Amino acid sequence: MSYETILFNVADGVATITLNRPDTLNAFNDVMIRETTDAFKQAGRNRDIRCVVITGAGRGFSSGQDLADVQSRRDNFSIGEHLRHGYHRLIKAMVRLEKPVIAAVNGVAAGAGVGVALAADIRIAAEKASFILAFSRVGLIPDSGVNWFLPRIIGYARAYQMAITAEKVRAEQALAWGMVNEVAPLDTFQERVQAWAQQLASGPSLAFGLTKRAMYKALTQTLDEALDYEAYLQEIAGRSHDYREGVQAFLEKRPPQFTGS
Ligand code: T3D
Repeated sequence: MSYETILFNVADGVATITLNRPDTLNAFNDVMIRETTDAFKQAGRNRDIRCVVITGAGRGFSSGQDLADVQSRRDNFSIGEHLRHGYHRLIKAMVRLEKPVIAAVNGVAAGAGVGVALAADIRIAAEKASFILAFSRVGLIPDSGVNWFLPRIIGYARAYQMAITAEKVRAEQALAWGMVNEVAPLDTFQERVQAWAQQLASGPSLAFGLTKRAMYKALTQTLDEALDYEAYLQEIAGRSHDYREGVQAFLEKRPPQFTGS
C-alpha cells in the first residue's frame, strides 16, 4: 500500500503508521487525515495485524492541524464540517479498531496531534516528548476528542489547565499525571516501543479487542449494564482457542501460544 503523507509498514503482526511530514512536525493536512484513517481501517481488515503503532517521522509526533492550510481556506469554510468529515473519522477509526493501538510519542504533540495520541490505548513517550493543547493559542477550543479523553485520563482541573494555558507538559509530568504509560530515554525508545508492540501482537488478540470494547462501553453504562455486557463478551472470549490454550498452558506450566483466535 502506498500513501503520500504517511508510511505504513507491517511486520511480525505489528502495523506501524508513521506520520511523514517532518518539515511541519507532521502537521495534519487533509490528505494525511484521510490516509491515516484509511491505514487504521486497513489494519482492522487484516487478520495478520494484531497491534498498531502510530508515530511521527523526524523530531515531532504531530503539530496538529496544518496552519498553512488554514490560511488558504475560503471565507465561508466550516471548521465543524472539516472536523466531522476529517478528524472525527480518524479518532473513531482508532477507537473502534478492536486491536491495541500504541502511540509512540517521539517528540512534541500539539493540538489535534494530542487528540490522536489520546485516542490510542497505550502511550509510550520519548524523554524529550511533550504535549501542548495549542488550540487556545490560535483562539480555538480543544477538538479531535480531547475534551472527551483528557478529563477522563488526567481529571478535569489538569485538563482545563492544559487547555487554557496551552503550556507544554513534558513527558515526565505526563507520566506522573497518568497521561502516558511509560517514558523511555531516546536511545532505548524504539526498543521499548517494539517490546510493547511484540508483546501485544503475540497476546490473546480477541480478548484484547473485546476488552477495549467493554471498557469504552462501560464509560457510559450503569454497573448492572456493564456486568451484563461483560458476561456477553466473556461468552465470546470463553469459546476462543486462546482461552483453551491459556488454561492448558497454565496446567502444563509452559508459556501460552496465543493465536489471536
Ligand atoms: O482547522 C480545523 O479544522 C480545526 C482543527 C484544529 C486542530 C488543531 O490542531 S488546532 C492547533 C494547531 N497547531 C498548533 O497551533 C501548533 C503550531 N505549532 C507550534 O506551536 C510549534 O511548532 C510547536 C510548539 C508544535 C513546536 O515548536 P518548535 O519551536 O519545536 O518548532 P517550530 O520551529 O515552531 O516548527 C518547526 C517547523 O514546523 C516550522 O517550519 P519552518 O519555519 O521550519 O519552515 C513551523 O512553521 C512548522 N510547523 C509547526 N507546526 C505547524 C507547522 N506548520 C504548519 N502547521 C503547523 N501546525
